[in-house]
Amino acid sequence: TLPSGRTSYRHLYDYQFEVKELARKNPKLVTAFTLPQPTWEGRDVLGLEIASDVKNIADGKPVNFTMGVHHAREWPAGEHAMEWAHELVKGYTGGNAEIRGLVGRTRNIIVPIVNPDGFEISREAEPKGDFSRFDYEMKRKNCNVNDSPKEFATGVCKANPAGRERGTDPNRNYAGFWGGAGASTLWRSDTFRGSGPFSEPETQNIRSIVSNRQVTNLITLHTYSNLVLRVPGVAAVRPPLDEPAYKALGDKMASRNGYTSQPSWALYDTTGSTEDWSYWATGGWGFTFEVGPNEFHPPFAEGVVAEYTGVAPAAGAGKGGNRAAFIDMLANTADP
Ligand code: 0X9
Ligand code: ZN
Repeated sequence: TLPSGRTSYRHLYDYQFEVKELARKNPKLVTAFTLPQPTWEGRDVLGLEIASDVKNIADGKPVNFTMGVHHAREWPAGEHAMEWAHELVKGYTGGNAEIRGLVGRTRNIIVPIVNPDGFEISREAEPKGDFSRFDYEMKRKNCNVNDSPKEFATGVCKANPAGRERGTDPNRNYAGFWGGAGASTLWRSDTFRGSGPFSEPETQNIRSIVSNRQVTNLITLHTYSNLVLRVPGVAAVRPPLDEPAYKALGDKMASRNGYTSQPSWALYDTTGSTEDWSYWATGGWGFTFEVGPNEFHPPFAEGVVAEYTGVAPAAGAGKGGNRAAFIDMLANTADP
């Protein structure tokens, strides 16, 4: 079972409620906050900070940052981030010695839904059932409709003229190698990079956390392929100098969740992805987890319960699941 006890996919309102509720019920441990930029459709993006002394934010503790749902249809990404928040709160307040020790030596920032506009459309879609990429349920990008031709620009994100999905891909909009291979200049492409680096509120929000806080390690959650990915995202870029240690942590986490650890260019080239910016901007390590074997949002028991706990028999669910992988990340982040 999951730390929250949930058995079905959350809606956007579940996330917004739970983030605030976790903070309200645990005022000494959890702070809820709103990121600086509202989305194109005016939604707030919410985050949580979990630390044993939340009032003293200038204490220099290392920061572990976990985020989900850059991509609208990748529902398990938000679930794994939210369950990790529950894990830390429940473990800390319930007296789990390992979690108490780790939480006491770190700050943990969690943004479960980076792209609430896209997620709302995907999660609340009336599925056509064909799972084609033109089905609203399979929306990927954000709701920036400004770059599509004016005859289509009704201001409605889910109006997908001629089956073309509008919006910018938030995972091609960061400044790291922006303008390079593996991203599109076309508004109708699945990998549209946007009009410039950080042109989108969603990426500006993540930039503000990474730039203003001391993010030592981050995990950005996606689905699917059972992968633990690290930089570089594009084959033309050399691996960083600390590649052996960076790889060792990826390999260790992959040994927990049963995924494959590899540099992300080995999947395919991308530029403008989250950690290709954050790593070279700050030196903090970043990983993309591609959760689950073969679907963007499989049945909850497989895509969330099995992949998180590692217990139920889903293909690719390792013995400790993502729970164990996240604990490794936190152990690596914590001061000794
Ligand atoms: O393409 C993406 O943004 C990620 N895959 S997804 O199916 N969730 O859209 C993968 C990004 C990892 N980076 C590289 N493959 N270079
Ligand atoms: Zn994704």
